[in-house]
Amino acid sequence: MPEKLNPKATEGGLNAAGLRFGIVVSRFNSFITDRLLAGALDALSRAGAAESQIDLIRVPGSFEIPVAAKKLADSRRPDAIICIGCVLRGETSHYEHVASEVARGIQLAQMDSGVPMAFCVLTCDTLEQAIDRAGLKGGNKGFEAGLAAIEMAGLLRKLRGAPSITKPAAAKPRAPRR
Ligand code: INI
Repeated sequence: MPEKLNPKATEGGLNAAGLRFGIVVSRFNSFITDRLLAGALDALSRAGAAESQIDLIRVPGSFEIPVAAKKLADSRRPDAIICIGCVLRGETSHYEHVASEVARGIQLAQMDSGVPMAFCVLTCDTLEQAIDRAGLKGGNKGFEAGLAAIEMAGLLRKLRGAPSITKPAAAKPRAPRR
């Protein structure tokens, strides 16, 4: 019988202490995005983040999220960014363009910058579907994105070989005096 393998996984934790976050939130459909933002902030706060660890950026619509997220990633180098928007289907194909470009743009921005970006852009057919995902039946996708951002921030610190925030480095023993 071959040996059953159980390799140790490297993963991020859910402790936000010492990490820096960016949040880019769209004002379009703010009835929804305000609630998603509240969910994301709740996740960060419960995980131990303080206001001083968060850069909040507001943009007009979801289409503008990727460029703002990329600039924020390059200039302030946060550990992770949470991108929040809400695209609702209308009578024309405008929705499809905004929805696909914001997803593509955020993926490009995170791959280009190396800063993980949590995708919290709802793409819904109806307002009811969006409300369900912004704090009602479907939970709050902002809260989920907040947790994903914390986990990815911790994971990337580990993968970069930066000292872990959960286990402070042991104090170096002093060389004996001669
Ligand atoms: N922006 C959204 O965030 N959600 C939408 O549903 C939406 N629709 O459907 O029009 C939307 N449009 C605006 C877009 O994001 C840009 O702000 C605008 O086109 C200016 O560049």
